[in-house]
Amino acid sequence: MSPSPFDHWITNDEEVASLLAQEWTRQTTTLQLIASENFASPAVMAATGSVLTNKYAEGYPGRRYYGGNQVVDEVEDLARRRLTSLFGADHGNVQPHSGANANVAVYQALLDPGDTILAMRLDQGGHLTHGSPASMTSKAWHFVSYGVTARNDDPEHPGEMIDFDNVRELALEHRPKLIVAGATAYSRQIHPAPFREIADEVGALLMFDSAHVAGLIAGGSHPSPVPYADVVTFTTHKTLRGPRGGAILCREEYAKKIDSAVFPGQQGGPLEHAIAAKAVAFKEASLTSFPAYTAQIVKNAVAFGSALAKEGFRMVSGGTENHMLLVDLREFDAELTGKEAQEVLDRAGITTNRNTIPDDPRSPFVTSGLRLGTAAETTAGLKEAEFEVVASLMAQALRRRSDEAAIGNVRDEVAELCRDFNPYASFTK
Ligand code: DSN
Repeated sequence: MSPSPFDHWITNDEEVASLLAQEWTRQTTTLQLIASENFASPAVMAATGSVLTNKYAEGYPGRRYYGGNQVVDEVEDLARRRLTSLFGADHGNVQPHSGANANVAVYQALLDPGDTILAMRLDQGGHLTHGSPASMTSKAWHFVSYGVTARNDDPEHPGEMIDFDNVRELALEHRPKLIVAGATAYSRQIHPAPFREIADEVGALLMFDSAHVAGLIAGGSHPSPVPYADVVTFTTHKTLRGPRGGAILCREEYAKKIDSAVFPGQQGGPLEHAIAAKAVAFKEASLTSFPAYTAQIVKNAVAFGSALAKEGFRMVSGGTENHMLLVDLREFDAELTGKEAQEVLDRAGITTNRNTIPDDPRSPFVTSGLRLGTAAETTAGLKEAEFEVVASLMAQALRRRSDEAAIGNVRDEVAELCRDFNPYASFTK
């Protein structure tokens, strides 16, 4: 275990320093394949750990409820300018503490309690805030849910894709005030145009939750929803590679309502240290190197999926067009659950998360699927050839999951790979 280069300043708290060192070791000696994670740059982390954490700034630039915000106003204005310029949007709000807060703020801004929202079901790939019974969103608004088409193993016509006939039928039947596009467990491009068409047909507003793919959009690897959607929400820490947090883009006509719903509607004082880090990330995503990074994320995911398929795993929808793979484990081993696979892979130094697959017969806690992502390890420099090796290591560990020596061997090979691909070396190249 070695200290991270970023926490040398923790000199008088051995317990926290030790935990940070342990986490640094975990992140840099094991593989990070969680689709919603990434390695933020040292500049992003420095801003997150900066003096701005000390400042209260309720309100917006030029309209604060506390004194001493001259610098903070410039920070937030800079973040907003960089955000709207990166995505070509009319208006940006950088205050949401998370993607969930951003989504709820949009519902609050544009709807009345009880209004109907049409969104993707969580167990078909949506998000908790898209109306899951476990989320307060389902108590405050009336959700109707769409899903994906049935499984189809014909590679020419893959199933398990967003069912636009179902979206349209439900929209015509229920006349939602808002349609939500976007997913957390869906490996295909989500085209905004068909959603816009359906929204226009029924007079609904369109929100695009681009949390997972915001970086792919910024890098030009996925179509931008900004020209189509009334509002776009996202998190800043996934493919966009910024600090943990949320953001909202909207058309000018909704700017005032969205801002009021975030503060004071949902939140109190904004996290200006996180906002400064968002500004850093928006600048990094505008650099000429970023499109090559996001293109590599997608190429890696495609190669990873093909290599896993050769090992006997089934990819939900037959493949990927983004940073993510949703793996149906049942073809590889009918007995293997997502829960057990996640635990075995953890022991082998490969960090993943279990995930339901469409029409999963198992519970969300057990699942038949595993969700994998390539954004973080692409930051570390892995390319197609290394992802093929990772697929083979995963298969070895899962095939021999009751053999601790075999899992130990995989873990050693993973550690060797991680020695060659330290994520924080890549930022200084
Ligand atoms: N929890 C996030 C994810 O892992 O996709 C979504 O908010």
